[in-house]
Amino acid sequence: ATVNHPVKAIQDTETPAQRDARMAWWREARFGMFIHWGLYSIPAGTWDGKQIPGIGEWIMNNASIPVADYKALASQFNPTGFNAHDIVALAKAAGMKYIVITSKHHDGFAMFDSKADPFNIVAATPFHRDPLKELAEECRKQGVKLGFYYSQSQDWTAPGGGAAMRPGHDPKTHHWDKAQDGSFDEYLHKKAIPQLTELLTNYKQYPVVVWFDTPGDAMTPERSAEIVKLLNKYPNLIWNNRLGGKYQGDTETPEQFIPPQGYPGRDWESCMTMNDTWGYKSYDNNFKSTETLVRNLIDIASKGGNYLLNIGPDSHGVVPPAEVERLQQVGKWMSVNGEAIYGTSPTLFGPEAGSFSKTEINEKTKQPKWIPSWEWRSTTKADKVYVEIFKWPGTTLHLDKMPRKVTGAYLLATKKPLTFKQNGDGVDVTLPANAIDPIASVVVLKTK
Ligand code: FHN
Repeated sequence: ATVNHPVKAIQDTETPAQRDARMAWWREARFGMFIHWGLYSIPAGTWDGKQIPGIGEWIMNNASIPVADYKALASQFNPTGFNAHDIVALAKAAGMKYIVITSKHHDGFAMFDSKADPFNIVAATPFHRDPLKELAEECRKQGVKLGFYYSQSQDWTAPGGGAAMRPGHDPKTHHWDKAQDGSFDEYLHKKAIPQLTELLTNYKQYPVVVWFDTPGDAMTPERSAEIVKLLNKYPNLIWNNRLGGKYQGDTETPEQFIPPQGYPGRDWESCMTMNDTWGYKSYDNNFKSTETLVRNLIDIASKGGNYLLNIGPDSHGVVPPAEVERLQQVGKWMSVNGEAIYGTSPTLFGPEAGSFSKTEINEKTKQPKWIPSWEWRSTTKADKVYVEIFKWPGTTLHLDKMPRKVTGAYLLATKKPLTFKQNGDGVDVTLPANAIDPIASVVVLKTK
């Protein structure tokens, strides 16, 4: 469907072949690291001695912290434990091909050197360093792509920027601070667009992704079009579907769930937390297991999507050990089995085959909650079908409706050949008695 945008975006004008070329690295990548990091890592979920419910990066809003008090956190922010080399190396070790970091979240604090607004990590903190610059340098050295998240539609500390609280926001639970009064357009022209310009010009070949958030009502077609004009200057850029103004962007962004059918015909990326917060909370230890993380990645790949998995560094810039440990374990699986993930196409057996993930609405949060129930998944390449087995079926793997002729079979981890029989449209593969890998063992079918 063609939408009559005030300014045409790249997606409106490019050919399908140009689009494929622009999206190629992203589709190949399948796995990226999200980083939510900012001043909110100082309170880390606690304000005035009280543990504040909700996600960590929302503490200013959830605890009704006055603008001046929140801004004062900057003078304490000195994350000398931040090490760009180690974070990029951690992403690589996990098998991740790209990183997307919060350059400015809803709190309005810029995690980069900004001349457009002084409330930033270089000008307003004793740290005086630009972590985005350090990450860009390391990403260039280590061959990882880098993208910037930018909250264009909400800025709780810039006058006018909080005027557009996201739909569903209840003013009764949020103390409105006079300092938040102002014009959204002024915020957009004096802060958001100048900062986006800085982000797009000051980091050499990066960012390759701009990740917008929560467009709400503020991002009208006209306002969004002003940002599109800027984005259009960077014809290789990939940007998500959260700009606003009916711009579709490049990618669907399901949050905290895996759409059971994927998004046929659209690029998509599930972003998820490892525990229950994006920004660091000192007492949130509800971490998913490595098994769940790996299986999520497989499930997403089997439906043609990418997995953007979040870490939340603390106020020293240190990545929580529970996150490091899990990413290293995921990386162990990926170093053996990555071939079944990178550059793959969706399953040939239909998104529901191998069963049984479903989405329900979580009564408390009203958010979709994804209920996994695992047996196996499958991913595809031109001459191969991968079957990632979660629940070992005994000595025979039976696949119904195999649309291709199988010419060989082996275990990816050991390259050990497996015997198989193709009868009619099904195929039976003889397996060893026990799983090779309790998380997921991969059977490769060579196909014609
Ligand atoms: O409100 C934000 C939230 O803090 C977080 O950044 C997520 C990540 O996708 N986006 C928004 C909620 O949709």
